[in-house]
Amino acid sequence: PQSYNCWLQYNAIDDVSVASFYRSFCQSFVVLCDRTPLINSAIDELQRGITSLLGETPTETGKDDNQLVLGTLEDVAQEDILDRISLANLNEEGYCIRMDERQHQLYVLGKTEKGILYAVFHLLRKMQLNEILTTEEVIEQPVNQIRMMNHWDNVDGSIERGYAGLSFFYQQNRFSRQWDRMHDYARMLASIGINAVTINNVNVHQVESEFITAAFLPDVARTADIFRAYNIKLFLSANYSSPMQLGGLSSADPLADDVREWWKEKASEIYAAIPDFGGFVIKADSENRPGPFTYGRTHADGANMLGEALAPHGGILIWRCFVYNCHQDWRDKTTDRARAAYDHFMPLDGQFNDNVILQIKNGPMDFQVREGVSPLLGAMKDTNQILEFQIAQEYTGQQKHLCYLVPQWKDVLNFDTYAKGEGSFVKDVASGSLYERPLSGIAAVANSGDAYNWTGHPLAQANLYGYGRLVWNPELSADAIASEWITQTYGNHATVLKTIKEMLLQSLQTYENYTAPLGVGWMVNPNHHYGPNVDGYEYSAWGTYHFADLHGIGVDRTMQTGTGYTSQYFPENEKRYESLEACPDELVLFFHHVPYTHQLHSGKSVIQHIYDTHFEGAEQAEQLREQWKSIKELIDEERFNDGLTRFNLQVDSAKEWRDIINTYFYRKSGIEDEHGRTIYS
Ligand code: BDP
Repeated sequence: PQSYNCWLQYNAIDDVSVASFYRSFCQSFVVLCDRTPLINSAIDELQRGITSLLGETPTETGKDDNQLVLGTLEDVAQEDILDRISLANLNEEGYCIRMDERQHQLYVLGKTEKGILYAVFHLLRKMQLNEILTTEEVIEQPVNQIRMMNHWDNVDGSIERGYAGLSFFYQQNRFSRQWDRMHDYARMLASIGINAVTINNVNVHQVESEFITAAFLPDVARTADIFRAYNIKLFLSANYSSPMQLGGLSSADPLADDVREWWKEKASEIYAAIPDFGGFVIKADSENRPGPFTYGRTHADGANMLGEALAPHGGILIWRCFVYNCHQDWRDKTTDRARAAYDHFMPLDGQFNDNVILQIKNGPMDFQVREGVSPLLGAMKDTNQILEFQIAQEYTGQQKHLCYLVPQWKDVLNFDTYAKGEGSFVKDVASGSLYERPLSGIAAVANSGDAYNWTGHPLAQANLYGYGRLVWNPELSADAIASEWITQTYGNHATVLKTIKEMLLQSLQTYENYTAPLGVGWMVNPNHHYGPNVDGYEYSAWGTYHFADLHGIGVDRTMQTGTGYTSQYFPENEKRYESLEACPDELVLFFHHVPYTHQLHSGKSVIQHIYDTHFEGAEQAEQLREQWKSIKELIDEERFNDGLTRFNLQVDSAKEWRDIINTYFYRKSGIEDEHGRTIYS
């Protein structure tokens, strides 16, 4: 089924000259390196792809003319092919694709075998895009070292914040053992360069705690085998209090000898089953999860204890910074959830072991459609950091609404932290280059499930694809990624490409328009977080407020009069956000509490901005549906209908947002819409 294959459709190449170009190389291939599971994956993919793209299956032969040559750089070291190029500096996942001078052979070379796999996917992508290779070589390597997917799957089969059906990893408290599906998933992730996964929820319940026991380790190991063949390392989310839950100890105190010993033994047991196990991801002292605070210890104590247990085996410990008080008194205006991660972790900079990484969400709150960039990113000079995104659209339409998130991620990556002066971008923090950290990268909450098209909304596949591609190379544009994805997924039709691309690129702004305005966030229904509820979280313990009253709205996070959150940024950003004049419109309510009549840089008042964007956003949602309908005849029925069902929901939901938000603020402010449109009163 087309929807299941996502961007790996491998439709027959219909351009005759492109097909004949590739045919000249693709009838046979030679493999110069040893056969390993990884190389076998690369060869399987090559054969599968070429068979389908060109209608002929390449055969494996000895060295010959007019063929593909697969190997590592070392394997071809003696050949003149390398004369003109210096690949010595490529990292171990890097690769090169080039023709020999007589254009008889196409070399598909990895720095190591890992690079060969990625080179094969690169070649197949080019073919799917109907692009021929020029005589210039392709030289590529991933910019980010750890490129991770975090699954929030529970062993009962549910997925926390999952919008694409149930888990394909588990059902009814055991592994589903759908190995074929996991294998297809691993292929898909490898095709976009993902090299690490966690397969269980960061909130580790009792049964998932047992993943690191004999009851589950064989299944975990089998899963690791599947991913390993695609250069993807398996990590687990672990329960901080496992020594008590599983080991019967009386505490999980990170400084207690028996606890430390327990984890060391546990690590040995895991590595006996999975020799290249990646390590743990830990959510501790966060949203009621256990952690070192119980014993009066710090996050560094907790993380380092686990890091030490993993270190002898080459494992990594990833500790999440999503730590804040979720039992806050909403009457207390001085406690600011946005401050929490920085307040907790900044003082610990330099105290974490070398194999420990802190995982930091892109924003200081929680994956809102718009919020500031976390000031912790780049602030810790002596600590490994991983940036965390959310591909699952928890707060951006839950895969019922179209919301292409790549532009948002790009904004974050291109944010200048000024940590080492101008030009200290978040992408340089993630790549580790800013402070030359040994470990770094990007992780994201997955949006996949057991839906037959993996993501529910057929266009939500673009976020999965886009995440991988962007993390491989943050310089790729949102537009270019969209084009790649559409062409590979829907074929080479110019109208389809143009229409879907316009839809994708407009969708984030559209979503922002009809939901919570100007960076204030959180006007959603509590718990499930779908749909509008302006005061849903206003008097709650979660630290998520907008403070709307009859005069104005917004969170005062300034140093002068507010929570002082702005002081967590480096001076350039601090000044920009602290000053109402300098603060960009789209974040004004994130940083300031202003009257409804406050004039934005756009020239509009805040209230008029709210009205205008909400009318506009609801209309734009309708346009998205019209655009989708306009390509009905050009795409297959199944994906068309899957999309249409969702666009219908989005249109209705956008209207609901428009009416509830506009009415609420009309009632609060009593200020009429300048254009006299209908606002319910
Ligand atoms: C929030 C989700 C919650 C997660 C939490 C986390 O609502 O389900 O457990 O993030 O990241 O966005 O730990």
